[in-house]
Amino acid sequence: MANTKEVKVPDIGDFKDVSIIEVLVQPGDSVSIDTPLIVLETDKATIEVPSTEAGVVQRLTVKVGDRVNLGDVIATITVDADEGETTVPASAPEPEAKEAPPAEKTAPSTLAESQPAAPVETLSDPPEPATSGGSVPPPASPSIRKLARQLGVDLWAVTATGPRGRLLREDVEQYVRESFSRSSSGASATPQNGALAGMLPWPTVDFAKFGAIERQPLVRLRKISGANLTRNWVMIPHVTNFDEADITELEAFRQKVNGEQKGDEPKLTMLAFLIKACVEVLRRYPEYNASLDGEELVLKRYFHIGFAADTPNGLMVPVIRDADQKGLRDIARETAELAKLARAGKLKPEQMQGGCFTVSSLGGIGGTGFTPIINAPEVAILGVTKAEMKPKWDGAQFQPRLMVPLNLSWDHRVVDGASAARFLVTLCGLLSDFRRVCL
Ligand code: CAO
Repeated sequence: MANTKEVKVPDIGDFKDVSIIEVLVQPGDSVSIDTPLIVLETDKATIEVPSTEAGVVQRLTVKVGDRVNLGDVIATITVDADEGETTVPASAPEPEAKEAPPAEKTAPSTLAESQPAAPVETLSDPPEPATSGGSVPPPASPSIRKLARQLGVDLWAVTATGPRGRLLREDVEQYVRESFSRSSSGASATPQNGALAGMLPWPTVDFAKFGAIERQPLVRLRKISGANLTRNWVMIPHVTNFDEADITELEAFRQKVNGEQKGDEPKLTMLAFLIKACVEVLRRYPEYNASLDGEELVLKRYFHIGFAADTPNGLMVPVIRDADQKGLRDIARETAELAKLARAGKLKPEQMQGGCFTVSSLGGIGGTGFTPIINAPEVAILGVTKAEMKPKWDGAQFQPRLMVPLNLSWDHRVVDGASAARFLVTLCGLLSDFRRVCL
């Protein structure tokens, strides 16, 4: 005979009004004891609340965004009378180390933002083996579900080998490995949201067979930026447009003003001019001063410009806030100060947050061009390389002109090649006659 039981929020420690960030089941789903029902988020951890009953979810009494406390009812479960005895007391679930929040909150920002997870498997301890119930995937911790989501892996398709049918990180990794080898051997790989289809596994090479080697662990910053750059590279359909701006007059002006420099006035840098000119172009092309958010484009009415700074530990992107409201000297002073802080590893999180667009200048080093990776969730990034004197035809003869190469990488989900070409033409126009920035 069927019987209805309530599942309540267990004791999760000294927390009140804890937010529900995920509801993992719906009415009609079959659940086992220990099947996760909801995920709670405190400011320190995400906590999965498992079912204390085995049966069918009859009603959910909470939704995402609700705040709950100890003893609040989450769901009612219809259990078989014979199964009623299997109820387990609601023991406190173990919190999972919270993944570092996106840089908007606290994380240091490199060319991209959130940090990789530090997964901790959490298992509560029910007495009964869980059966993989009907329409719910096998139980898995939030970090494993997130990993699966990021890799485009369907949890239903993965064989769980953990205790009580729980999915382990290894299970997801094994599934991905098998998908790879299926696709590389020509067998039909199941495309998982297209994320991994056709990709070969990373080659494993015994380098020591070929000569002496030394292994160095990657520093933390590089690991974080590597993970984020990979995500940005894989998830954003990048295209890069190239152009070159005639900065003959601008450089002459910069040299002149710097020659007249007094006291502790900061040197006017090419980077400051570039940032100022970019703000003006962003004003004219607002879709570049934006971020994609689901099916919406968030247009920003502020102009915070990031710039790539090369540091001994890797790349960092400090942000000049409200660059539209600052003069060239202020921008030059601020970029110098922020670059210094970045190199000393002393940038504060808030000095790397809120960027709308990034300028990555290798001009002081060299090169004729590169294809920078977009700093998600921005729409575009400007790469700048070394200005060079070039013969330019003026209609009658060749003239020596100082030309700076500009490389604009942009997100093809948001903008198109024609607008990117116009963006660069506008930028070149402003740099070749900087007075136009004031118009
Ligand atoms: N063409 C020719 N010369 C240039 C130039 C350009 N585009 N940009 C700068 N220079 C010259 C300047 O003239 C300057 O000489 P002066 O002393 O005569 O003014 C010299 O290079 C140094 O320039 P700067 O003081 O403006 O500093 P910078 O160009 O080095 O810019 C910063 C500062 C923070 C952007 C830079 O130090 C840096 O870290 N760049 C690396 C960014 C990076 O790594 N990008 C790659 C990201 S993708 O991995």
